[in-house]
Amino acid sequence: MALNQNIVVIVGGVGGAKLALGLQMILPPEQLTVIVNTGDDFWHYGLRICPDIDTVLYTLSGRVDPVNGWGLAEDSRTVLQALTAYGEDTWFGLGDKDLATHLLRTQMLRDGHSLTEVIAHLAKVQAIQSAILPMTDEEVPTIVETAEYGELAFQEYFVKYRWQPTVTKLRYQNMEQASLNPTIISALHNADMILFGPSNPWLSIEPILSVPGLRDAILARDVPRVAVTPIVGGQAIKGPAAKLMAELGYDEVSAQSVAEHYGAIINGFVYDTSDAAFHIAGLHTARMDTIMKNNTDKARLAQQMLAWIKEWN
Ligand code: FO1
Repeated sequence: MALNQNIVVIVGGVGGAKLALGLQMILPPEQLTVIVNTGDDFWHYGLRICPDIDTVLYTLSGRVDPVNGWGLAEDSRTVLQALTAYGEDTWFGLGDKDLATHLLRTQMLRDGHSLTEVIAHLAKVQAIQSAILPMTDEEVPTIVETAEYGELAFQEYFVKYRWQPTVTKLRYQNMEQASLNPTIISALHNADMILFGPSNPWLSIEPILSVPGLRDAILARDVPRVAVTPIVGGQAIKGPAAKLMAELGYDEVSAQSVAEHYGAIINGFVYDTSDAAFHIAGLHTARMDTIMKNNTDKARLAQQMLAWIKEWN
């Protein structure tokens, strides 16, 4: 087992956080770095909310709501109910304890700390020992162009409209001005392998790869660069990945199409045992049980991936 290897895993929200937890369960904490999408971050009632980051923090600290996969377990909604009583359309489900995270983050940002510093603090106070890195410190909101409503902010598309509008285009606002954090550069430089979680390749991974310099920093590393499919049997494990692929013009909604989309950024791809085998020239592929229902599944998938990567590395 590759226990003396530095591993960077690149993730969005729920699915990626599960793989990160599996890796955390089998690795010494200093060997794991998680780079997280911030394209779905937004301002809401004056608070800075970072859903994917918080999903990773809550998952790795064992505090995540096991039903939703986001938010905190056993949280209440008193504040949200009070806002509803004021006549507000409370479409974004903020829990009371979850609000403490947003309050502290917003205050620290206002005090002049970078998002990277704030997340390091939030990880530390939740006893997470691995490095959790936002993809950039700048605000780079994902904008979803839809057939029905025109441009929507990401959380409007995802939560308010439950990802039902037809997506015509995605763009990552302000991205050309985003800077690559030195901690990310050094994590990638020191990585013995780079993994991509079973996150949405367009909504979660693409924003990360769009941070200027980040894609090239990954491509520069001659190490295993392995993605896990978010598509099993033509369906998304969770969320809009399959629907989005069809809307973006993919003829076939399949794991193979995802592997082809990743192209040269990966040299290895893991897809599900329930899918038929396929071959892409120059790409190492493996079929594994990719569905992570419980912690045993998460550790097993992480372990299997590392063992398989070691075989061809
Ligand atoms: N997802 C929902 O589907 N509905 C919600 O009301 C909701 C609230 C929410 C609050 C805090 C948080 O950290 C995440 C939350 N999410 C909610 C999940 C999140 O918006 C999405 O899963 C991600 O942005 C997509 O990766």
